[in-house]
Amino acid sequence: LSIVCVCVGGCGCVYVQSMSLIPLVQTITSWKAPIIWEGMFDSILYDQRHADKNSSVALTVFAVGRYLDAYLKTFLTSAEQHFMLGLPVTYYVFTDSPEKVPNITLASQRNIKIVQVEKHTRWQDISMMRMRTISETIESEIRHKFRYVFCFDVDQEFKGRFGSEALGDSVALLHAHYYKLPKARFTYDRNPKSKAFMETGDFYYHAAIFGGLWQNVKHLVDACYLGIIEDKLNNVEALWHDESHLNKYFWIHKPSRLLSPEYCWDQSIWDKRDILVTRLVWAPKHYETLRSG
Ligand code: 2GW
Ligand code: MN
Repeated sequence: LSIVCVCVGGCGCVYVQSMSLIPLVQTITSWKAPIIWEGMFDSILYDQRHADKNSSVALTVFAVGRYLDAYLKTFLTSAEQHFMLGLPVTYYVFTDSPEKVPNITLASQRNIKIVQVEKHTRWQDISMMRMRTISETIESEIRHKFRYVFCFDVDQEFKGRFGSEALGDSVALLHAHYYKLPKARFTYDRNPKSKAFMETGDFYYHAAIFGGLWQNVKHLVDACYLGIIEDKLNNVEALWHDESHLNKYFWIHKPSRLLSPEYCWDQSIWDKRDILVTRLVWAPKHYETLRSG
């Protein structure tokens, strides 16, 4: 028995795969956006098309306070091994200690730009205020130089190809802990007083990675930041901070492309049967040392 998958990414490729080897996963949304899994795409074709189109990518990552020493070096060196190889990439590193950013050897057409930011006292604000900083940097710089922007948490490590198949107009990531759970278990914000409030949705998206054309990412971060600020004025905070606002945004503005949990896997998850390739994994957390003081 075999199944035929038609790629809806625009390149018109068709694959025939043997059922026995391939896990059964959802590969398309109700609004016909592809969900990218290993086996669904031809990486050589994608890379060729994006090279022909001169696609360029800005990656934003924040390393404030203890997260710099704990995660940044591994994040950047592993990105050099696996992230969008062959395309022009600039890493925008936002930190409160620019002098502590490690020196990384970069391949040609790849650059790093360090931007100093303040260190908010509450960690929730460190996370949420990323939305404003990303917006400002898209406006002042990224929009003049890059077609795509991808925004990453720093506490993760690339392990396999994270390539041009992930590029799209508006890209969201399925959260590894929720992609198989019923909607009733999704941890959306359920407080009607918050701008992130939602009763139902499509998926539970993980804020550790989002991206797309700079125009769309600008629209996303502006909307999330507005929600965060309105919540502050009303003395409420969404359950999962910026992630709650991101989920609300993608419910209203459907992403055009979804990344499977291969793109952000938690190795402590016991059932790995759907995961043929781990492209990026969560770094271990040491909450006692990272979140105190
Ligand atoms: C965050 C929480 C507790 C203590 C410190 C920090 C912290 C975060 C920090 O001291 N310095 C820092 O640079 N950050 C940045 O914020 C860093 O880039 C980090 O990856 C990001 C989000 O914080 P993180 O990774 O600890 O949050 P997670 O892994 O629990 O992530 C999800 O939920 C967050 C909201 O609570 C965000 O939405 C995040 O995008 C989600 O992945
Ligand atoms: Mn994280």
